[in-house]
Amino acid sequence: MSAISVAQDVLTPVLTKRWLTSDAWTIDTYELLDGYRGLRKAFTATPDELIQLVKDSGLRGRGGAGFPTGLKWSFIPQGDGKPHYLVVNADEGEPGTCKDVPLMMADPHSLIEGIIITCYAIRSNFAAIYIRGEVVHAIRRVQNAVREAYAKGYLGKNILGKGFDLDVVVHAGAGAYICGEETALLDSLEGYRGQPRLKPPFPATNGLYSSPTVVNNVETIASVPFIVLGGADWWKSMGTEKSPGPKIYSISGRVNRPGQYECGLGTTLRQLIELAGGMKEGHQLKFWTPGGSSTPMLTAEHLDVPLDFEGAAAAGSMLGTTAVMVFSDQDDPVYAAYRFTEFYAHESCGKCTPCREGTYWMVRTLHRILAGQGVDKDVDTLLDTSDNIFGRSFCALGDGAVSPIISSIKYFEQDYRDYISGVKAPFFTGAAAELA
Ligand code: L3W
Ligand code: SF4
Repeated sequence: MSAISVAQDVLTPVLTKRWLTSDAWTIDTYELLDGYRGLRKAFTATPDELIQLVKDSGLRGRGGAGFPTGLKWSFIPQGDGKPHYLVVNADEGEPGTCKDVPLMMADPHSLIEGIIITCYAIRSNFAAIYIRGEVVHAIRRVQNAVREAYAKGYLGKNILGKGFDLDVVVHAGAGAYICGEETALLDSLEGYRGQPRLKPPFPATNGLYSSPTVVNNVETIASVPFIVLGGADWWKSMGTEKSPGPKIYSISGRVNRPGQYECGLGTTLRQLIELAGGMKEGHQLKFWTPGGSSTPMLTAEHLDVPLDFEGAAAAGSMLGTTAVMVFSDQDDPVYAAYRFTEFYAHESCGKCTPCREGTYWMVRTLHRILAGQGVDKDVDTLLDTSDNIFGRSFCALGDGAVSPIISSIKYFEQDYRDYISGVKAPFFTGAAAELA
């Protein structure tokens, strides 16, 4: 596991408070450290009171879009006679993102406790945790925690004598990025090929097996026991007015101590770099992503942008998954855009033409530029292709795929021009310059 650090000076640790305690992932240690106290308290409230509490806390989804969690829960129709489901999106696949897997490794019971409270609130008796297939260690860790929770009566029939039943299943995905998109995830969970469904209808009314389903990210659900214990006002005392609460930022790249840093939402890159031990010696910040490769790159001009949903958007980007990737003057924005685009072309599910064909052609155009074979109009071709993908694709993967290209051209067009004019030596030479 990568380094875990908590921004003690910015915030008293919340979600990460148990991460450095050895064996915090076992149920016995978890119980000694406040574990399942939130659940006991939640059971003294009604489901509707819990939904109201989460609404009042202002908790917003931690998977990228920031949708208000309590509002999403309130969309679940009541008295409809259909089963309700909770599906936890643990398919963490966004490049640069590394927060949900560390959370599941260090503190899996906080997720399970959050699941039980959420299911009680939305009146669901079945939850599935859909975990990215490659992270076998996390799958085993969560499976073990689920077994422990059953053995201690936190899962199964008549939980804590409350008359509430809940079964939880851990499901391993097969490693497709698109299965992090909530409706593709649901198709995959049902045994179909994972491809996005048309929205609306949203999963809240037509989700798993066409029944009302809440789909929430790991970090979102793990926040719930803390909100129940601490209350809405305490939660809102952290972060910003419109983006309240703590957040796990994952920082990678040219910093001295990459890892996870828990801070209040609205923390700036300047503060995060400081917490991560500063830039590596000899490296000057050149560009960075606030929330994974799907969020437009920013530059050194944006060091003081508050990294909350509003601040990132006002700077022309998105908060995304708070996966901060830091690149320096020794990194090439054109090559970074190429590598990200290769990823999207590989992960495009193929359902719609703009994304399937567009990402393929953008990889070829970028490769040609990097091989010193570009022509002047390639930059316009890239922008034109991006324009034909953005807002015209079936799901958010298409929009995300053009972010690295549009933003790198916006800030670093000269780097593209230098490859094309020959001022810059080709990145790909010899056999590497040939496209397969
Ligand atoms: C009921 C309505 N429900 C919206 C629900 C909707 C979903 C949530 C947000 O994409 C973004 C994407 C990635 N009635 C509703 C409603 N909902 N209106 O609210 O919906 P949406 O469509 O805004 O976003 P999304 O499809 O969930 C998420 C970006 O996050 N991202 C993240 C990527 C990767 C990961 C990861 O690896 N963990 O998350 C990074 O930027 O591109 O834009 O639940 O059903 N009227
Ligand atoms: Fe599939 Fe890409 Fe279309 Fe999404 S945008 S449906 S990933 S082809």
